Amino acid sequence: MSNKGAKSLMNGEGKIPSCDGTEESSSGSVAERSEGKVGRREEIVWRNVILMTLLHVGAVYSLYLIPKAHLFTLIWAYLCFLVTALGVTAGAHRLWSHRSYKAKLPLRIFLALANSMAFQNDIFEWARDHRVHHKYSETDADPHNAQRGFFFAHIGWLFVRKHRDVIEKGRKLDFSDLLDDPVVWMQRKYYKSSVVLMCFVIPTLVPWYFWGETLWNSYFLASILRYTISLNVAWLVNSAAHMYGNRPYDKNINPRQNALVTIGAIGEGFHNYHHTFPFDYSASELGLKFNPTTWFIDFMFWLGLVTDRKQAPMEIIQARKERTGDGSS
Ligand code: ST9
Ligand code: ZN
Ligand code: ZN
Repeated sequence: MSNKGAKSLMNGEGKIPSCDGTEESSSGSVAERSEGKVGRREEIVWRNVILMTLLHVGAVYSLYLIPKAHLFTLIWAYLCFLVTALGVTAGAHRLWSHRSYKAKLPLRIFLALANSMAFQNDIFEWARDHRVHHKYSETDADPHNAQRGFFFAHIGWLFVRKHRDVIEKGRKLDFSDLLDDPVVWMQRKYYKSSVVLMCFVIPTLVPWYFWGETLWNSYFLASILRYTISLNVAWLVNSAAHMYGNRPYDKNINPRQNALVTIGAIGEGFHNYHHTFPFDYSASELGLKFNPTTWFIDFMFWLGLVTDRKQAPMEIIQARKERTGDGSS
């Protein structure tokens, strides 16, 4: 793949080239945003508000279909949820955003497909926002700055144009490693079709084809309900896990250990640990912790598809707890 191709993908047609902050984007230039047009950066994106509202109404309606559905359809919807979640946790998050381990090509392809099933923006965009979130946590440059309240951190950030600081400060970070991976590049290039296939078509067709479920039930349960729940679970990491819970590793930062988020987000709720040691492939202290994403990565390691799992040494963790922790365990 050529570098040129990668660059044009990175910028997108009609969008701001990351090397030149003065050109126009489909959403206005950085210069325009920097001129203090507060109204501009608070601009509500009604398309997103309407689509997310419809999605959530569809999800509530789906709940009424549960008693009418085949048991296999419910099991299938849950399996799709797990694959979706791994595409975000093991894929976009621990592999591509943090490079906390290395994955061989077949696993990267699986994770990219799983990530398209998650439909949470392509891997490049997800990892770009996430790296900016870590570097500028709880400031205007954090895409889902939790200082702006639970609603903004949860879903509101997707309803407005980004604060200019997100783009200006994000531009200074290096994301070239992401598009150097052909799997990330290809997923970005074919993102829309891969989402249609992985997030909607396959989850809907499997129950209909294999056990005669109605297309209506399988669409609402395995696509709409599963997608809506997985979005909210991921958003809870940005909202609840930045507000509620203890801080055994660093009491001076907002991210917290949140057991409920951990259960839903298959091991991603140890957020105080994760923001303290973001390079750790387990995103939590190892031990008797509930962390299905870590179990998955360890299983892939056993299969020979994963290498170079990074971990924070126990003595460093202990010293850090004693120095900056809140005294809880
Ligand atoms: C979704 C994402 O839901 C969820 C993320 C969750 C994260 C959770 C993290 C927690 C940790 C891990 C735990 C996971 C647990 C998961 C469990 C799962 C069960 N740096 O964005 P644009 C530039 S998505 C540098 O359009 P606007 C760039 O040039 C849901 N530069 O800004 C860009 O152009 P391009 C479905 C940046 O116009 C240009 O600016 N998707 C950065 O202000 C314009 O960017 C949706 O709903 C940066 N960070 O619009 C779509 N950012 O991209 C939602 C931007 O071409 N998004 N640039 O290079 C949108 O519609 C828009 O982004 C917007 C802002 C309206 C929100
Ligand atoms: Zn992270
Ligand atoms: Zn965070």
